[in-house]
Amino acid sequence: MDSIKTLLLLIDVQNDFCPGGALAVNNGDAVVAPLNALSRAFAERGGRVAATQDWHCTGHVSFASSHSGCKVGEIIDTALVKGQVLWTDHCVQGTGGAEFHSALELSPVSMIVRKGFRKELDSYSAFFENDRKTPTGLEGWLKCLGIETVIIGGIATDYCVFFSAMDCKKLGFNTIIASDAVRGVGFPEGSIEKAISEMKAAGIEFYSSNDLIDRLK
Ligand code: VGL
Ligand code: ZN
Repeated sequence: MDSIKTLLLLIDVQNDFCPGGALAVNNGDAVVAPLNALSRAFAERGGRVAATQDWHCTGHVSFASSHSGCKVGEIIDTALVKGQVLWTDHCVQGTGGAEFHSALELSPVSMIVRKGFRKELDSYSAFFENDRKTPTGLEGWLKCLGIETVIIGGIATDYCVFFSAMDCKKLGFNTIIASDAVRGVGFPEGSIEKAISEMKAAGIEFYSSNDLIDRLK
């Protein structure tokens, strides 16, 4: 795997998705060590690393607290999105919860994509927001750089990792999940397993971070 034509994409490795955070994912912080190892391997070979940051304004449409009478976990249709899941308030711009995990190696990261920053529109994918048509601009950056393969890790397997990987594959990039560097929400029940089988069925590959480091040239 040619590191110049490969991007490492770190999805939402933020405090609110880690233990103690507002929307804590089981062992969310376990992604940090394998992602740091991958990042270092990329940096040593002149490869690119990008990161996404869930970046919501207060009163964001994805927060249950923004809809009177709605509870966390409810699924509603909004003006722009059919089937929006309502979450606890999380990753509010400028708060500690929205910061990257303090142990995440950020030096090799040359692009940070902030998503879900518009009040009325959520974004799980690093490429398109939840209306499934508003681009974040990441596709253009990758195409401009001649990137052919994208390695994805981070949080959450069943939401932002899943939507990012599926879009990535649809956009024509070879798409690989660093299997030991993802953790999921698991809501609704079975969603992690479902996401993994859908990704595999779409032709997305799964390799451990060590295998990926060994293959990187
Ligand atoms: C995410 C739920 C809400 C994620 C973001 O990063 O997977 N999940 N916002
Ligand atoms: Zn969010």
